Amino acid sequence: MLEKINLPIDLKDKTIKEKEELASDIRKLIIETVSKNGGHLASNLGVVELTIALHSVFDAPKDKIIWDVGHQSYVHKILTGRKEQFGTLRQKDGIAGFPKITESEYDCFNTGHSSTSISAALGMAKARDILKEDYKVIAVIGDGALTGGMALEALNDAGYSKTDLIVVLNDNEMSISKNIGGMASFLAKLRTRRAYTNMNRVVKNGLGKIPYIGKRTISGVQKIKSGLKHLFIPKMFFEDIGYKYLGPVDGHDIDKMMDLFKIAKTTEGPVLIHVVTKKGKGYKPAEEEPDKFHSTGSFNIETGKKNSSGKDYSRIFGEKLVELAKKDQRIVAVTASMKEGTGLLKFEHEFPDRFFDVGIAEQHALGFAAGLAKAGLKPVIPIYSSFLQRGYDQVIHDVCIQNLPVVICVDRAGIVGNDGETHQGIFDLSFLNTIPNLTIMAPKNFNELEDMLELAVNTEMPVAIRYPRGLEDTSLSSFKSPVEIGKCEVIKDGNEVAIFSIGKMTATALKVSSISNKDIAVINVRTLKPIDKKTIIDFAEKTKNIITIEDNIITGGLGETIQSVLRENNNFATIKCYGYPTEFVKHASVGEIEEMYGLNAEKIAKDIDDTFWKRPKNCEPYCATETYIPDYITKFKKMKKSIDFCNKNVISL
Ligand SMILES: Cc1ncc(C[n+]2csc(CCOP(=O)(O)OP(=O)(O)O)c2C)c(N)n1
Repeated sequence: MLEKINLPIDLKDKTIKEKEELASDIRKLIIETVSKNGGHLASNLGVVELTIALHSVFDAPKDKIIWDVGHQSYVHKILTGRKEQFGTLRQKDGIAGFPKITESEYDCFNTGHSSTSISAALGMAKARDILKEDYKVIAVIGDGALTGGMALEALNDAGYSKTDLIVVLNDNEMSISKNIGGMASFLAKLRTRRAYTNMNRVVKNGLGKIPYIGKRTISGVQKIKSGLKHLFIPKMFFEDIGYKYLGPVDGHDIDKMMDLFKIAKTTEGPVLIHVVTKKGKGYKPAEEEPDKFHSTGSFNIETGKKNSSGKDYSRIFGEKLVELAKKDQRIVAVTASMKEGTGLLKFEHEFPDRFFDVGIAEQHALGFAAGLAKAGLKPVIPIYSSFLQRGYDQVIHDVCIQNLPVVICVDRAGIVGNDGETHQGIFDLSFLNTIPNLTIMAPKNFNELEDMLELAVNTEMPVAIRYPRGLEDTSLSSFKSPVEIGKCEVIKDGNEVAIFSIGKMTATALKVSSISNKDIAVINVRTLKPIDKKTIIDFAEKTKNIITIEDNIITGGLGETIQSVLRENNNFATIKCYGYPTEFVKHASVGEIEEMYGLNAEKIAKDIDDTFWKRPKNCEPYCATETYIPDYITKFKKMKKSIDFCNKNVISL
């Protein structure tokens, strides 16, 4: 069937049976591709029929379908002209793992972070009405994403607005792991309503066929039924806040879903359709362990076994936290629905009473952690760097103004790779760097992460520790010295150039020093805030040439911090900063991205040997980042006067 379908229009004349055949073809394609490229498997397998039904009833791209989080948009991509490219999923220059407006007109809104779809849908619906246009707007949101504050804020606003818009609630009882919280319990009650409705039908169809007892039993059961109804059917929260509620409907029954979508299409005002799906549907290992196949690397289709690669930073963090928590009863852990990814499973198992999963709610998680800290506990809260962006104000307002001892562990910092722009963690050093009272640390390897965590939980103030996704670079294993807040670690001395690096980039710096033909010192910054000014100035005076390397944007990060230290101290060492430009970095592997942005050791070493030393004569000293150099060279050449001035004076660029 898949061969016959290129665009949603091709679905319109197909029978339900053909669509079911198509569902099976799509599942096969997704399993094959994700088993090679990695990606979000279980969520996509759960929405195959739902996506087919949506595209059968609605008319994309005229009608706008917004996928919350967007990790479940593979089926949508396959049905909207991208099945041929599907093999390139998440690869460099291939199709993205999330909806992208630049990739297809069928992707009407970029997503990647949770709980944004209803806000965007309401915005589009309002714009449509003001501009007197005619199309439908549909937000597809999971029960997990519905625990996010932004989704609840939007649900509240959209219900009250009376605007025509459709919310499809994809309820599979799972966030990444089992969904929790009051909303999850409420949805469970709504599902009971379906069980209750089904029971009614079973009673009629089944008991009715048994001679003698049939009819009398049915009427007896029906009497009980009306009594039960009031007991078991919960009050309709969605209806009370302004939605027409349809469902719950079996999310693997294309026919039934299409019926409800058709009703929704002609209904005025906000409509919420409750669709019940099974995460991982159609692939046994994913059905049995949907959490393990939520986001996966490559795996063996036959066995479901992953091609795993050993311990990573998250796991080291989790194990060390358990060790520390055994000694200190005040340590508690908080997660915003990311206990697997951040390495907290062991902690949850060992200390269920000291473990809190608050739903996909980073803002609440940080506010809650602040409360825990204020009342005497030591909360440790691991959050992926890009999701911490959600909680910026909470870090300032709830944690740091009160100087509370909350330890924020910024996981997946730097480039994460194939998940792309929405997930790259390249802004955290910059935005955290602005916050008073906050100490910011970054370990060069596993061992240093353990030491920093121990130091942080014993420091009565807010601390952020940022570390990357994946494995450590073992080249630094022999470099061990006690971690001190505000102190760099000199890995290697040198006389011609000093490289200041942070976190995992210290391994790159060491490699640069071994490839380059200059005599290079390597300094592991360790704490970005407070920064070790003395070591910076000492090396600037000694080498006169400073290089910084970070896996963050240079703006506001390590590079600019060291530049300002030099400026503040009237030091005129040459400085060149390696890091990411202030731009959104697309999906590709980490290695490919580092190569593209000139952040691998070979490129930096070559740059140092070839270019960095070719400074215009007569205009030393100067202080510039790479981007400024060509401009100033030209200007200096043109303006002799300026060169003379430069020779005599300090130019701070
Ligand atoms: C702000 C934010 N926090 C965390 C995540 C990581 N995340 C991706 S999908 C997901 C679970 C989503 O659950 P649900 O909406 O029910 O969709 P399902 O995968 O179950 O279909 C989480 C926590 C995210 N994308 N955005």
